[in-house]
Amino acid sequence: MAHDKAGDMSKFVSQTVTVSGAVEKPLTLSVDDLKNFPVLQIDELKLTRQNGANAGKLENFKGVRLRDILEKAVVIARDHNDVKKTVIIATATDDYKVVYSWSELFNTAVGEGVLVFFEKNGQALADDEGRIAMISGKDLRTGPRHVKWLKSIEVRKLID
Ligand SMILES: Nc1nc2c(c(=O)[nH]1)N[C@H]1C(S)=C(S)[C@@H](COP(=O)(O)O)O[C@H]1N2
Ligand SMILES: [Mo]
Repeated sequence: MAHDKAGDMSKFVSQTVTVSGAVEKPLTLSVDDLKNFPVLQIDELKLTRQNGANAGKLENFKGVRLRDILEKAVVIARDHNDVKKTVIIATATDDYKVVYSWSELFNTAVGEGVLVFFEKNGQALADDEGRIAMISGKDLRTGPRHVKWLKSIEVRKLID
C-alpha cells in the first residue's frame, strides 16, 4: 500500500495516462493534454482510509472528469446494453488498481466527483502522488480510490 512506501518515490511518478481497451480512440494524455479538457477546481476534500482513519486532505487542486476523458475516447458499445456490462480499470505505476462501473460514472452522482487531477496549490503534483493522480471525491471513504501515480485507464466489457 502507498502508506508503506517511504523515501524516494520518484520511480513511481507518471508523466502520462493512457486510455485503452474498448474505446474507439485510444489516448495518451500528458498534463498539458489534460488541461485541454474542462478543468474543475476543488477547494478541499477530506481523505479517509478504508478503515475509517483520517488521512488528511487534498486542498486547492485541479483536475478533469474521468467522464469527459471517456467521452473523448468514445466507449465502444455495439448494442444499447453493452455499457451496463462495462467497467473502467484505473492502474497506477505500482500496479495499484481500482475499478468503476460505466453506470457509476455516467449515471450516478458519484461519477461527477471522479477526477483525474494534476495540480495542487498551483503546482505540479509532487513525487508522492504525481504527476497525475485520481480521486473519487464523493466516495464515503475517499482514500481507496485516491490513485497516486495514475498511468492507465482501461475500458473493458466484462460479460457478453
Ligand atoms: N498508487 C497507489 N495509490 C494508492 C495506494 C497505493 O498503494 N498505490 N493506496 C491507497 C490507499 S488504500 C490509501 S488509504 C491511500 C494511502 O495514502 P497515504 O500513504 O498518503 O496515507 O492511498 C491510496 N492510493
Ligand atoms: Mo487504505
